[in-house]
Amino acid sequence: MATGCPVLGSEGVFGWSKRILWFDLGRGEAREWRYPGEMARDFIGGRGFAVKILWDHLLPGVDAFDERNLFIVAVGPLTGLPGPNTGKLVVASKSPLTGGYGDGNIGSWASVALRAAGWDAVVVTGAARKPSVLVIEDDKAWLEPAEDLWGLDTFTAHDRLVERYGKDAGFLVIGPAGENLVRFATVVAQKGRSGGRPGLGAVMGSKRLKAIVVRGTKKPEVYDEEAYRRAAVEAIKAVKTSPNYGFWMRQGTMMTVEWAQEASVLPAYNFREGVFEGYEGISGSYMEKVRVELRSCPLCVMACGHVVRDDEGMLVELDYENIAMLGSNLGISRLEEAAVLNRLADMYGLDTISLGGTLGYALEAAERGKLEGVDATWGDARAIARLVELLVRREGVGDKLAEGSMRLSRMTGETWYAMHVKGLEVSAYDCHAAPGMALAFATSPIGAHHKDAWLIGWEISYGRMDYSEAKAEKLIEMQRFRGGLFETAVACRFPVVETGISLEHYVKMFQAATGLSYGLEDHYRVADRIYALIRLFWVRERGGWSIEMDMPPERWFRDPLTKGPLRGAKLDRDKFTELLMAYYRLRGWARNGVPLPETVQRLGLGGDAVELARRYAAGPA
Ligand code: PTT
Repeated sequence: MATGCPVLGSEGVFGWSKRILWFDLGRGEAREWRYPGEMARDFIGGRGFAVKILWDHLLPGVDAFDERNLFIVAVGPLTGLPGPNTGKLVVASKSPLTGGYGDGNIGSWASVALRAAGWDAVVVTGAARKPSVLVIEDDKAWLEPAEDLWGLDTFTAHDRLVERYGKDAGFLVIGPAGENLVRFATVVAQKGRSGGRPGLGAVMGSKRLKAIVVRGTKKPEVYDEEAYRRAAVEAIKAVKTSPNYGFWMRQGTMMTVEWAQEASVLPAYNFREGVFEGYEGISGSYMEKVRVELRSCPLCVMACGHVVRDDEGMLVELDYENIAMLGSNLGISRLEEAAVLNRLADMYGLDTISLGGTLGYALEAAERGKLEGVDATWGDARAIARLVELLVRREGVGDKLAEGSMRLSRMTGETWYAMHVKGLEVSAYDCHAAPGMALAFATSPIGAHHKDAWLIGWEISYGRMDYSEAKAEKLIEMQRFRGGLFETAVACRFPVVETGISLEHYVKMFQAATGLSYGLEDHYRVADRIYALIRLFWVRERGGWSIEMDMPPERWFRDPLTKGPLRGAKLDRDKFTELLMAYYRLRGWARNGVPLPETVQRLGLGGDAVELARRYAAGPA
């Protein structure tokens, strides 16, 4: 196979259609943007395209709910090609929850269809006058009325959309939470795939966009068909013959419940503890006994959608994060009860992690006499479900809960047990005794999400109370391939992180798909560029930066664990700050967390980025 850069501004482009669809909802107008080839070379796609577009085209300081905010759906060169788990897309926007860069990664037929329609991304701007559906069919895009769908939950809306547009289309839908501007509303696909934790469903809601429907008929062009086929077949074989594959297919991410309990990282009672007395009732082993179905994203070879019947007899797709945040974190020890909350989140279009974090905060604040109107307590699943209904409708105390835990804690005046970073609630790993994972949450580019670096497994074997630079190094390595390669190429990271297949499979697939001779180091450089630009986007939106923005929740420094083998453990603030400085140093960022101008220049970011870095970066860390 020849190598080189056939994509760069020339004919004979592979891996990209080099077209982005801009859709102005206010005018109902579609426009095609043939973006420059350097954008593909430097940012690849997915998250890379999203941040580049937001940086270049979003007016700084615009509110996330302002109609000028941009809602972006982006795929990458591997999306939709046959291969292990390539049915993914990235949704991104300025977040209404954090005020910074926000994105999420969703498995959906819409990803495959978007590639087949010949678009690398869709940028939605403006706001529709009435509830609408954006329909994209190959080269055409138009708005259709959706007043009859407004107010419907995502399951019902999905069924109506299938009736109207057919089974062969892909759908991205919001529920009442997005319509009512709940700040952690998500975008839902396939009745159980949910993404865009930092409130991307609410951005769609603010634009009166109920759904995006995509249908495409073209076959994405590949640079070297035979080499691609070989690389994809090898990768699939490696997944299916991996020693972890069998257990993964039995439990998927639900296997993590028992592991987390053993490792004392299972969040319990709003992250007061890392162990939960009722963990067996919500475990992967229990789930195996009651599972009724297994679902997956398109083009997936290691399905993770374990479906059970909840307490009300309804089907719901489970994941570890959902069950830990809506189970142990709220004191609930029956899977079927936690599953009801999980299903409500899917139907209303709410992020389960932020929902669990916000409800956990609310239960504790009510217990402390700081929040009125919370008629529920730990473990009372029915009463908690009623709170969810209030939250979605923004009624009574629900109006406060719909703002998320950061804003809620400012209302009560007690902020130290609000479990978030930058406004995004932490995912389900307690870090009283895990400074590396706390650093991963602290430096994740969207707020406290584990997606860019699940450091905790490695950290436990390395030495959990260790604060050495090795942890910052390992973290950056993970952020480079998880937050870089997989979020730009765009494909699911599970084949690599769960079955342990080599990243080289993806490097080969990428080379064969695009003709670009990128090795892992090239992908890492792209990842570093994207990380710097995302950080600069945050700095620009906030008019500066300080290390407080990169600190984990106060609780982990202040309240030691009182149960389990790690009783007494908590984080050390001075040592953690040193670890954060080591991270900044390794990234070439200043001691206040802003990329240094020379780093920005070295990464090839433009003059305005360098200028911003000059203005806000303090001295070296
Ligand atoms: C993701 C976050 C996660 S991460 C989970 S469980 W996970 C929660 N799932 C939710 C859900 O379900 N319903 C709901 N209403 N809210 C939910 N919020 C939470 O959202 C998901 C899988 C999973 S399951 C993970 S880890 C991996 N994530 C990937 C990623 O981020 N990038 C990538 N390239 N590949 C990934 N593969 C895996 O995909 P967000 P999904 Mg999700 C019911 O979107 O915003 O990134 O938040 O998208 O299609 O459901 O895939 O243990």
